[in-house]
Amino acid sequence: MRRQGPDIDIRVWPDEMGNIEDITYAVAWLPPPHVLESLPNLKMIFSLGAGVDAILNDPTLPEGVPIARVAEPDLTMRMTEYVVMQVLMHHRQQRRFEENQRNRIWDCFPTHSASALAVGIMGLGVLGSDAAQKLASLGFKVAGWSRSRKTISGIECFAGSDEFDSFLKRTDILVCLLPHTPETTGLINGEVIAKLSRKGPFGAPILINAGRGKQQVESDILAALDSGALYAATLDVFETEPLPQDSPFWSHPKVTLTPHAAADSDPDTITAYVLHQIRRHQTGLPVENIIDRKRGY
Ligand code: NDP
Ligand code: OXD
Repeated sequence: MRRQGPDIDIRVWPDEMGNIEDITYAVAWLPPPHVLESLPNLKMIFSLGAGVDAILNDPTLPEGVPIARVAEPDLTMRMTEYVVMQVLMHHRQQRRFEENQRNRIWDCFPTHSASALAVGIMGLGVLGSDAAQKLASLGFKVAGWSRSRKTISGIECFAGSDEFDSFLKRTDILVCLLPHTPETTGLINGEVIAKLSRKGPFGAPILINAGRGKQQVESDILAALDSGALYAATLDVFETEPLPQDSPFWSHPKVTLTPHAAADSDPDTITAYVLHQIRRHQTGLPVENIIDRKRGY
């Protein structure tokens, strides 16, 4: 940040704070309680990621200071790559090929076309809508679910709790790209899994969660994988991160896991984005991507 913004006075918590009355902007990911509260002249808080749940979780978060989040093309593309890669991996049964290779088995088993699979994306925001469109361009039948109604060409859009069950019923691969809020906590549970389609080529649904771990009930996901109610799962996020060493997910044969790395933020890109927003604020322009604290995202 100092390299990219040599004209800006940058203080690093906790050792280089100096006179805290000078500090007008905070850039944070997991701020410990009382740090933001202690800054009397704070005008804006910038999240270092797309999600702001860790900031909103600070019980001492000062009221009235706007919070801006990251929404920029590099992060979006990284998430889209991840979602497309995981959908394709399940669709083309890549893990089965890998196992066969390990065992020197030449098995050219039958496959199906992308249009045989209905992908359903929970969250049609910046990330969900981009992933949805890229998947649709590959031929998957794509739907999305959001709080408010969306219109996206080629995507079947469902909205609100009234349409949730219809969305689940048509979905063979459920992708979660929701923010973590009180409403989305524990949303991916046994009841929701039971409502997913079983008409797809694998006979049971597949889950991909790259939203937040607190959205999933891990005991329900494990039970569903073991009973066959879920065919497979890709998990990037977990109730506890880092994932505890004794978690059954590490070695579960139906689980592909990554360490909250679906859309890793590039430090140079995020720095440029935050500095651009600070300069907008300094010149009287509105800062982009301010979150709604009441909604929680
Ligand atoms: P946005 O705010 O752009 O989109 C959020 C979407 O979720 C919106 O479509 C919103 O609906 C929908 N939504 C929110 N609450 C509900 C609800 N209760 N019911 C139905 N739909 C709901 O966020 P982004 O797309 O930028 O990011 C989404 C999340 O992805 C982040 O909050 C973060 O948790 C996660 N993420 C994970 C990363 C990783 O590496 N694993 C990296 C980056 C982000 P509406 O459009 O109506 O408001
Ligand atoms: C984010 C993340 O929210 O990396 O940006 O999880």
